Amino acid sequence: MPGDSTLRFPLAASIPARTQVGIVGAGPAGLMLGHLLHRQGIDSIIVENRSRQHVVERVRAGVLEQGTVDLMHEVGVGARLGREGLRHRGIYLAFDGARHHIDMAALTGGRAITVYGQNEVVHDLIEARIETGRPLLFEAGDVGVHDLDSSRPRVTFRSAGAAHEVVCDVIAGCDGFHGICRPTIPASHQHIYERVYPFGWLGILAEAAPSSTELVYSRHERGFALFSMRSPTVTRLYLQCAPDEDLGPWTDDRIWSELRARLSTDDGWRPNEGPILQKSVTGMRSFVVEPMRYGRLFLAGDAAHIVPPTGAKGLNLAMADVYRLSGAIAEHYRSGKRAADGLVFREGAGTNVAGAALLVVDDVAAAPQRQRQPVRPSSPARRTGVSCQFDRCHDEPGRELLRRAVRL
Ligand code: RFL
Repeated sequence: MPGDSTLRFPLAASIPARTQVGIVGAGPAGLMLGHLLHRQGIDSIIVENRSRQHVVERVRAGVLEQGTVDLMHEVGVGARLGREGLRHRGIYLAFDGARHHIDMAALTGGRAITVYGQNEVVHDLIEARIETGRPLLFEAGDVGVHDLDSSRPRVTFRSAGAAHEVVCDVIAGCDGFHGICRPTIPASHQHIYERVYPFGWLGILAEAAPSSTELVYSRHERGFALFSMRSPTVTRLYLQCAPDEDLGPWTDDRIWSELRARLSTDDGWRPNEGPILQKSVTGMRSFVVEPMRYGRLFLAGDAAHIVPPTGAKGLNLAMADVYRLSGAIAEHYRSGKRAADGLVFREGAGTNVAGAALLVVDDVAAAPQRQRQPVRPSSPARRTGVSCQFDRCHDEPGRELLRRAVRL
């Protein structure tokens, strides 16, 4: 499929020279932002540097929080999610050979998580975008953003061998952690908070029916393990490992043996086994840049902050960001105010995100004690049994922001 011109949508001839919002990146953040803007009559172009197939097949998140599920339904892209998503009332915490069920729905007035692959979310959003007829461009080369501190910021790129420039009112940097938007912001305008963890996750996708209807988070002396799933026939499992773990020695047999050792409980429960479809090692990092705006460039999702997959949080934060950003942009057009009303966005999204990004499941005892920072007893982090940690916080205004964030 890569290189198939029928998937390079729209044809070069219909790439506009001007639009209201230029969106860089067709991940969950960029696609949902485009859809939210469309519903408010605001035009945009979405420019993605990878192929449609690559974007749809990238296996990443799988746990949607209630807010994300509600948003998908509210904006008309939730039909398949409603049919195929696996709704979970709670989770299991396993330790000392026993599983303990935590009934989240009972504790939160009926809110629950839904297991539905990020690739399915992206698939549904691409379909919805194509239906609107608004531009969505895959396989764009040399993507760049310019004149961000002017009233006519530009997105430039190459498509099918031709150079293009689109003048915008606002640019949304939804191009993920390794994108080009954040590095375009002068370093003097960025406050960065960051922590790199001394462990990683070896993750597999296996063709095996899930043996538990809900996730199992297991604390074990051999290291943490997580039992999760993607569908009624596919299990997703993780093993805590070194951040630079070499996958070479991890044969399928060794992976199953380690999973059995860390996950099996005294009541005889253990994961079902089957062919391993995919394996990879994911490093763990928390990163937040603040403010999430420079001139007319607004960052959203992983472009502005990442959290380790321990919390199954990143996609949900990305959705929350673009929900708020779309509201601020719509308000700008309604009220005729300068798009600079990013203050709403920054205060609303940025601080919450900073707080969330610094919440880290306090399981992995491998984290050196000297790096741990106790949190206030009143903070949500403390109440839910997680700890708040950070390594880099560059200045006093930044530290104050952080203090406010953990108080939220
Ligand atoms: P994405 O998904 O990275 O999308 C960014 C898009 O921008 C494109 N791009 C560019 N486009 C044009 N020009 C350039 N120069 C570009 N550079 C990059 C990229 O190709 C891509 O299409 O960011 P977005 O939209 O902000 O979405 C964020 C989420 O993808 C991420 O937070 C989650 O996957 C994190 N995450 C999880 N989040 C959850 O909420 N629940 C989970 O259960 C969960 N599990 C996970 C995860 C992330 C994981 N990994 C691989 C880090 C499990 C794992 C293993």
